[in-house]
Amino acid sequence: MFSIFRRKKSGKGIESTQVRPVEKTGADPLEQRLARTRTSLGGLFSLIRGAKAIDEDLIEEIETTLLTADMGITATTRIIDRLREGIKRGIVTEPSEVLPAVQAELYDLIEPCEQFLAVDTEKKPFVILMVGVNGVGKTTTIGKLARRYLDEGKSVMLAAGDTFRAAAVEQLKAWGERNDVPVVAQQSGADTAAVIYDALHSAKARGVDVLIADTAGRLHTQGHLMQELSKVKRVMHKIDPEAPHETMLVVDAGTGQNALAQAREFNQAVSLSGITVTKLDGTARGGVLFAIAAELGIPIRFIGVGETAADLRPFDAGTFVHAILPVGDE
Ligand SMILES: Nc1nc2c(ncn2[C@@H]2O[C@H](COP(=O)(O)OP(=O)(O)O)[C@@H](O)[C@H]2O)c(=O)[nH]1
Ligand SMILES: [Mg+2]
Repeated sequence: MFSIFRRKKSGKGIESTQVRPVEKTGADPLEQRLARTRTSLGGLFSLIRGAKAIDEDLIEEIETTLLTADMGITATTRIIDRLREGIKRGIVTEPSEVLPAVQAELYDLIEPCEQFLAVDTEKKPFVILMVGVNGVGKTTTIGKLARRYLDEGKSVMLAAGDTFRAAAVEQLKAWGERNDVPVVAQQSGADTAAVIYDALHSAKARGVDVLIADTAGRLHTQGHLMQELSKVKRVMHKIDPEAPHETMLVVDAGTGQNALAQAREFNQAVSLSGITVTKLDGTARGGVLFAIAAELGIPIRFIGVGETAADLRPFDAGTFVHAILPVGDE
């Protein structure tokens, strides 16, 4: 929508179209939470300020900055190629036009991944299966999601499918008690698929709107654990052929290119329908969202920018791009 080329076609030129943020700046704007990633791209501003003309050195320095911000090779190459093309075609002629062009390309790249997770309350329950490696924020995200759906007036049930550690079951149960949300659990060591099967059965009987199932952290290299996820899906199908309605991978932005590798591998093993990227508040590696978008194109459902429920935000491409590269915001 905002690519430099499509803008040219509309005949309006670079300056005429802005990638507009949806979220208004308030007491706690997203920009503050994403300060570190913004800093990692901040060098672009001084590069441009210091540039008298668009030359090869400038383009290479932009490329390095994008790579350093964890955008990855695929995304960076695409942006740089398109920038070069724009220069060749005379669309980008002045240094001052470079950053709006980069911003437009960032937006163009990631906008297709802005696909809000619409919970269909006709499905009772709408089932969300959470997967990912250890410590990325799966259980925390479940709490935040549950809070969101409760606030929307939906009924929620949780399944303590991380039966690996007793503490994991306790963590979910404690959260359920505090928030008056039923949690289906068995003793640690129980079969994850059995726990989730029970939960789905019970959620269906009670007419619950949303069932969110936790699972133990696993590495894609642990073949038997990846197969366990397929089994979870198989047993769900016995009750509801459409469940899970969402298979959501949670990745920690701070792991950079590892998060991309996790997305790739989990997608191959269990076919993801969405991704939540957590801990964007504490890292300069937020560029990894573009790496995921460029390589996999999986919907980015939410971003985690802190530890409270309000810190789980639906992914909004315009707001995100502006928060990390505030061009045209003055
Ligand atoms: N700063 C920050 N911390 C987070 C975020 N999401 C999760 N965490 C923290 O990450 C840690 C691991 O989370 P947990 O949900 O237990 O991970 P799990 O092993 O995937 O279930 C906890 O200390 C969470 O508070 C986030 O968006 N920002
Ligand atoms: Mg957990």
